[in-house]
Amino acid sequence: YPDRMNAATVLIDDAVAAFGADRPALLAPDGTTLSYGQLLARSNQVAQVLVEDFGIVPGNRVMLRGPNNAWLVACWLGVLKAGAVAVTTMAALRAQEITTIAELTKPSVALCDHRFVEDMVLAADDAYPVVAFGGDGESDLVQLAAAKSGQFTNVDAAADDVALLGPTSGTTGTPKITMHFHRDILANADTFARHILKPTKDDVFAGSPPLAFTFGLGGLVVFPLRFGASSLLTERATPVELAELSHQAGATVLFTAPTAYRAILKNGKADLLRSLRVGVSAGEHLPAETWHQVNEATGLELVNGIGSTEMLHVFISAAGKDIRPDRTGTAIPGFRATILDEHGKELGPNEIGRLAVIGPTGCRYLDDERQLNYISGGWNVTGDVFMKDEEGYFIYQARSDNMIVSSGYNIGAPEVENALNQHDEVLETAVIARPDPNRGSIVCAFVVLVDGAEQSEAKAKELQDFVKATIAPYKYPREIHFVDELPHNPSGKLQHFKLREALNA
Ligand code: 3SK
Repeated sequence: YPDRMNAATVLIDDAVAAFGADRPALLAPDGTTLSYGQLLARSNQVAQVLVEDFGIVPGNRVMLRGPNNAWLVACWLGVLKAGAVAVTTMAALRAQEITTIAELTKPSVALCDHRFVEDMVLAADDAYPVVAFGGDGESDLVQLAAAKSGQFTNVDAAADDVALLGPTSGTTGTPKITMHFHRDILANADTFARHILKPTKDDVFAGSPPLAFTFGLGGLVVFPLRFGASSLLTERATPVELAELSHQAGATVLFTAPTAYRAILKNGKADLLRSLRVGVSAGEHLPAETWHQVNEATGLELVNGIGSTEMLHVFISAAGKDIRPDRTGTAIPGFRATILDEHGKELGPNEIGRLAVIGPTGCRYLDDERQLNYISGGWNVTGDVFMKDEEGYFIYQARSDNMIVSSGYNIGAPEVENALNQHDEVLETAVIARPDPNRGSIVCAFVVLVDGAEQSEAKAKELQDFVKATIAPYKYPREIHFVDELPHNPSGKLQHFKLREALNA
């Protein structure tokens, strides 16, 4: 990339010049469309409001909050255009969580969907203005933007100026703030998207991840805009609704997690996925069984991927004939990946250790000593336990905190979860270690059953027998708790730590 580059210029101003102002950029479930030209004008207006009405100067932070919709995208682009730094926060967060992020990121202003403004105002406590959008107040951003010309000269940023502060809670409670440059934002589009998804301007992207999760920001905003494609933004949708809306909108590329693919299949809606060109599965481990079930039901060959908020997006994946359903994939062009032992030494093929990666993006936490844990000898060390085969394919084992040691056996919690998920009456499950005086730990499963299934001792026994018949019997869950729902963080990841806390309380 050139030394001076504003990612918003590439994603919207250059896209209008290259693909035409009339191309559909953002689609909504109600059938409304925002063209590339309209998105450019709207994001210019947001930039004008930020600079002219709120005195935003390059480097200021602007907090964003809302469900996936066109205004949120225009705000994100407007912030970058103004040379400011977008602090993306999940709509699902509560005031206390926003306060923590604000204390860390020090925003100068917050732009927030009017339906989520209450918590935002509480969190701001007058320390910075909160501007709502989508409501009907006079000071609503929509009104302020309407008074602007829509002409704006983007701030001439350095390619390595910070453009995005992405909070990550991962699977633990305390947020870390990842910093990403203007060039990083394009890097994932030019590696994962370009080489694996191979988008064209005729693609329609759709998916479930919030734009505040970089999985969603990449898959639903950056990748489509980079290739002149369209993106369907759904504010709140169950997996079945997502499949229905994507089908209606003619989506060709779907971004969601394995749990959603399983739910679509279990609800008998597989046909809705048949028109997809690509189904991306990430955010959670994709078991080979799920890959095969989706393939048998729809003909789709799911593109598996692993990424992290620290690396911004996916760095290991595979496409087409390179896909191996029981492996995540290989390092995508532009990235290198390896397996490290606990001392940071590289391990050989078929040895289990910590997944580490180097590429055009990388982990830079904002003022956080946990940076020392993520970087080792120049490698970005993710929290995932993997093995690499002789061909360079990476095989998922567990999150490092999800390995259960019971009577001397190493049992990957995801393997047990995967076995349970294959039972017809299991909707979702989370497996953790429960300390045990005799075995060190035992395998303990929290299970959500499909509607109408009985929660009984007999059902627990049936599930235990099912696991014993599916994987090595020593891995079966000795304890099963039926629950109505499982804790997820706002980006949809299971929060095993909350179950551990609940068990120990
Ligand atoms: O694999 C993930 O969890 C992830 C995280 C951030 C961005 C993209 C992905 C797939």
